[in-house]
Amino acid sequence: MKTIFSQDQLLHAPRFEVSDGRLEPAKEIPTRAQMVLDRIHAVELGEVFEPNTFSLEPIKKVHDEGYLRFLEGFWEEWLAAGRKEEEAFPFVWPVRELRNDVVPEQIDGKLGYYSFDAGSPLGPNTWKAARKSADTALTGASLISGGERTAFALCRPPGHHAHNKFFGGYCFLNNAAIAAQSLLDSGAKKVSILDVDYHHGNGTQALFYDRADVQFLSIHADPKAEFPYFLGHADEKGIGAGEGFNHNYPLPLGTAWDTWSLALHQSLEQIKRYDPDVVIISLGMDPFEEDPISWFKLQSDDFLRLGQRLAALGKPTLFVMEGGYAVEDLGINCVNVLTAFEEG
Ligand code: SS9
Ligand code: ZN
Repeated sequence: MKTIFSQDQLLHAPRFEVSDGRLEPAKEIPTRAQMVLDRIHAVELGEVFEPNTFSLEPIKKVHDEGYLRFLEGFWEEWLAAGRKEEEAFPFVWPVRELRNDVVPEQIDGKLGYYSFDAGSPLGPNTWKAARKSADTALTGASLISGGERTAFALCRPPGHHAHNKFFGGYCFLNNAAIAAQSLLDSGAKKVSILDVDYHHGNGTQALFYDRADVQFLSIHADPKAEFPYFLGHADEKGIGAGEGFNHNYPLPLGTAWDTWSLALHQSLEQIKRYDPDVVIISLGMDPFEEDPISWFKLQSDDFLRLGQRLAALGKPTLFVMEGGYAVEDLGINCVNVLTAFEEG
């Protein structure tokens, strides 16, 4: 299997995140990608190559232009405002009765307007890394459009929590959504996105919620108990033309393969019924039992089983990396899915 990755994706290197009443060491760190790469080389999964450089056009199909300009110009603006800190955290948001139709001019106001949590700091190179991560996804999509059965977009920073105009949950550009849109623009009629990250893919769901050309399915921790808290319930089925094309499988904390795989079975049945031209897997490795911020109990061998089941669909499949924070085992788990898929 071909892997796409650029060293520029390592340039986003957050030091901290706001969590548990303090500044905690950041979890979404460059080492994550390095561990996956090391394993890819160790098992000789296949060639690893640089993404192509794309214009902003395919990204603009998914993200608001003002949001993209904000991300692109943020660091300059931060310095111009006289800020000396090495990373920026939002801390005020336009919730409920507050207005969200006027974009603030001041930098902290803008930060809050374009985000939904305080866990995702912006640094000097966040834009550059996020842009490359999206290019990695777009290159993966172009391989599939060009006839490859599968490809692995080693995206980092991840994407599935990013909405049309706000970042959060370590995500800035929604790589899987950008790839899905580009596949449609290259001739695919229907794309399924199956998100197996421990956290609900709120951004991806919202981006396609009223559309029938992208089916979205997510297996994740119940949002009543877990981040992102405000989306991902089972009754979210899609709206308008998108009604019936969104499927959430919220599961209790502590879920292991026996129950998790039932939800997987149900999602695979829905995908078969939809009969897409391409499947995108939002490949989060945080359902792993040793993940430091997650509470499912999948084991390393379960990821082989996941890869086999995905292969059995028999569809062209693009893997897009999302979360997964148990750094030591991240490479093994991730590459387990990919090797089992190839052998399946
Ligand atoms: C844990 C806080 C979790 C966000 C998690 C985002 C996961 C992205 N103390 N914060 S896959
Ligand atoms: Zn996650």
